[in-house]
Amino acid sequence: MKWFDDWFERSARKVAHSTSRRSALARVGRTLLASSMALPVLPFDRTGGQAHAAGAGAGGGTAKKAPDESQCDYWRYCGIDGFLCSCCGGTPSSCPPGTEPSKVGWIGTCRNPADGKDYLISYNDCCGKNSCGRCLCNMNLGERPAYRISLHNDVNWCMANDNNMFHCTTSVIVGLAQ
Ligand code: ABN
Repeated sequence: MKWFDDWFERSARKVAHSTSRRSALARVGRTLLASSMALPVLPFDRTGGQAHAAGAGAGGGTAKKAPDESQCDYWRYCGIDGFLCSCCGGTPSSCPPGTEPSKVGWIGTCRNPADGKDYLISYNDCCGKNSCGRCLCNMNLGERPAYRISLHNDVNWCMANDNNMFHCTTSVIVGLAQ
């Protein structure tokens, strides 16, 4: 490879003698500019950045925050009185392991802000273990005194189960309210 080294050195020296550094840099710059204009500009996805910006509170984005089902202000809980099963090893609509849904319950009507519609919600206590003690919510929208027993929420609805111990409360969507 010695011949290649010699040839390369000779060529480099010739270029160095015949060209100033400034004009060489100018030529490189022109070449780069010309190739950037000639190459097609490929599209690329910027939506991730927009969602990130909206999430960070920059405003104007379309990304929505997922509702927090462990907070009392989650829409389904508008008529609840009890410990949220989603804080006790269950979900908003299912009992934690080792408990079972109450055979009776009470009914509320809550508006889903996502679609502006009203839904019937069946509030059933989960029975068979002692009180969960986490995320107590007492929301009471549409709640009625005990003479309207199915709309009254301040009751241990495990009363009809074999095991009457109250653990937590679920909020099951029954359907659209007419
Ligand atoms: N329905 C929830 C509940 C259980 C026990 C006592 C009051 C309210």
